[in-house]
Amino acid sequence: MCSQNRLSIYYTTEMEISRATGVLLILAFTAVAHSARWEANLGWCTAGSKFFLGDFNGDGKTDFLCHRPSDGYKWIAFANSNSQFTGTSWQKAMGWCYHAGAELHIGDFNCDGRSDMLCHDTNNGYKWVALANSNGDFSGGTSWKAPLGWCYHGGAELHIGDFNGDRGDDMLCHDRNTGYKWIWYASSSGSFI
Ligand SMILES: [Ca+2]
Ligand SMILES: [Ca+2]
Ligand SMILES: [Ca+2]
Repeated sequence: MCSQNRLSIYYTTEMEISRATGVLLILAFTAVAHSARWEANLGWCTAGSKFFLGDFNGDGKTDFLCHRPSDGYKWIAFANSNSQFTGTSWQKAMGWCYHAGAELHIGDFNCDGRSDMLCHDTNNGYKWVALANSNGDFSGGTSWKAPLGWCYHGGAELHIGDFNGDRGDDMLCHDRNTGYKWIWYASSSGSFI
């Protein structure tokens, strides 16, 4: 049999790229076991706290965030390399988004792949944004704030989503009485101006 250019993939062991003159490259595979399920009694973010999801360190794996509305304390648990959780990765007495009427939302507002926090005041429509830093935490606190006076009337509900497909999350206001909708698109820096 004549030798020829060839790409051979042995699914469980290696991939081999060959030309007629010889083997050019062999990539050996290492089997990685992924369990279909995970569970643990973490005792994490229990009564009196609110549980949120987001990819705060931008590694593609969804992480946990815990917010205590009584004092604004925050905890983050990053998903590990096995997409599992062992406990708190970062915590801080931020005192962020805990005043009466404050409502915490999660979204990536500055398109950097890391989930950020948005605080919405349901009494006056004020907004605060805290951008996740490169460590995937919020040590820097508030990144942007403004008295937008947006989405706080009776029946208003604030929702977060990327409506224009620029990978930055935007705000949608839904009036549950009339069904009216408003969208405010985020700027590339993660603000609403
Ligand atoms: Ca993550
Ligand atoms: Ca972000
Ligand atoms: Ca967007």
